[in-house]
Amino acid sequence: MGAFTCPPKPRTATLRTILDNKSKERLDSGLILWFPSPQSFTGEDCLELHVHGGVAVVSAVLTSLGKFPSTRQAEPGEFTKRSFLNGKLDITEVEGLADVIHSETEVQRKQAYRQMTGELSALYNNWRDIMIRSCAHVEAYIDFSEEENIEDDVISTVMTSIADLISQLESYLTDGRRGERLRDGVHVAVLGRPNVGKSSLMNYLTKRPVAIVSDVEGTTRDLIESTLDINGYPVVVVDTAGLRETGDKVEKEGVARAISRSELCDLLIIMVDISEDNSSDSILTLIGQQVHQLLDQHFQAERDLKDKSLLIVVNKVDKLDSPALQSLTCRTRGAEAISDSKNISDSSAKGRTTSPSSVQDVDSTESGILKVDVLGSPVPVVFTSLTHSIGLHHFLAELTQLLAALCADPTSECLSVTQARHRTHLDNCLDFLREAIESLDTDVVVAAENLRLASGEIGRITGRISTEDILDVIFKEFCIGKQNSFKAVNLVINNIKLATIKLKKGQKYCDDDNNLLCITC
Ligand SMILES: Nc1nc2c(ncn2[C@@H]2O[C@H](COP(=O)(O)OP(=O)(O)OP(=O)(O)O)[C@@H](O)[C@H]2O)c(=O)[nH]1
Ligand SMILES: [Mg+2]
Repeated sequence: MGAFTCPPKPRTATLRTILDNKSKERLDSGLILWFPSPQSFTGEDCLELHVHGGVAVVSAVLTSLGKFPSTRQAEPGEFTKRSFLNGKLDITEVEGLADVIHSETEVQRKQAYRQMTGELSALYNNWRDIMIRSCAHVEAYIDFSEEENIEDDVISTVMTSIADLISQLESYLTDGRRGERLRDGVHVAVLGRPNVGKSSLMNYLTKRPVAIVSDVEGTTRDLIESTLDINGYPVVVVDTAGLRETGDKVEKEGVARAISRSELCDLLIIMVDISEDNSSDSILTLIGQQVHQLLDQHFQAERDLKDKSLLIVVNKVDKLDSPALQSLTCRTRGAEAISDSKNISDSSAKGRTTSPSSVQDVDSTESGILKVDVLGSPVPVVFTSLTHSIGLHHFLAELTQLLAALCADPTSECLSVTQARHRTHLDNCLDFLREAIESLDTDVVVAAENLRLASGEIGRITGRISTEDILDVIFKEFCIGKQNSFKAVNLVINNIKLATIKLKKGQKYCDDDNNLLCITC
């Protein structure tokens, strides 16, 4: 290997023999791709060698490359870091790239791809530009309103655009963390009394026997967690110990773990066993009673279940008798699948009556899905038999709908917040904007400072933090004339020249944390 005697055509795969630079020994034949600066991923000259994949070939090529005096192996992530430092990608794009690489589901990939290709940067930079412009206008008003031709309505114009920005940010941040949830996965717990079929559902979802299934009550003691792709949505599902009062120390701990884990979950699947004997005169009443008893006994409903999505799974419908099925068939779409199924066993019929409940049945007509009222909200109910594969399509369809409601839609016009880090800076930005708009009437200097801090928060998301941007706008937009009343000052920190800025006589220049960097005299 050595300098190109005949440079390859840029960005075109070319077949070449790869030689050792010193010995001229042929190491391999392979494709080379030449990306001259600046049209490369890092913005620097870049050569890709596509050699045969054997360990000996790769090792010979790397050893040979190592003989060049200025070569070394790249650090992990170094190419992307260089790309950022050379201005090819900003931080949100780098994060998007990492998310594309790590995305495990189709919906996650779509969101990550849009972030990687700069959609989030474009949105945030647009907001930042408005803040910088507003700040520049306020600063120009402070510095030059008496001596220069600054329009009178400059403050009211800034006020209008900041008010508009505040309402945009407020609605952007009121998104129920859907983008972050899509990125990190929706946390789902399967809850219910012992033996209702929770572990059977877990195994159905994971398509493998991750949990022991048995007819012994209290089989599952610990949390069993699995990461899944459910119709493109990332889900972390956890099977739990059956909820009941027990004297068994180990099982008690399992119940406590089930409850505390469910508090961290976004969606709770509450399973009930329809075959349990009950004096109730209707299936719907039975479901409602079972769910309410379970929740009353083990949760502080208002506190623990607030903001959680719920799905009720009524399992073991294979044990229903025909009249009971008839009742359900009339009332729900899910149950139609049950009655159509040839797998239904009538053998365990218990002779319940079929009169429908009027208490918990809050909607069975509009969507065709039965809903039961839990804590004042309608909760969808699906009917399944895990041993007879009944109602499972309906269960998955309903689950997918709930997941879609919990996650951002990556095809929507505006990409959601995808990371808690972004949300923190956006929240801070909003606070500074609110303070800015409040002080615009009373103290324009404070308002300008708050606008500068607000734009700095966005800069922290994208990795662009520069006070010079504000000065640029002042000089560009207001064409301030008296150049000789300014002094060009080199901003030098730790012997490194960062920028040349123009300051009025006696004017201070501070960094984002308000440290004085320089002053002209
Ligand atoms: N007939 C019938 N039996 C079922 C169905 N689903 C599960 N079972 C059986 O019910 C028993 C309990 O099932 P599991 O999945 O272990 O129940 P669980 O809720 O995890 O029980 P614990 O771990 O003890 O809390 C097993 O014998 C299953 O085969 C169903 O739809 N119909
Ligand atoms: Mg179990």
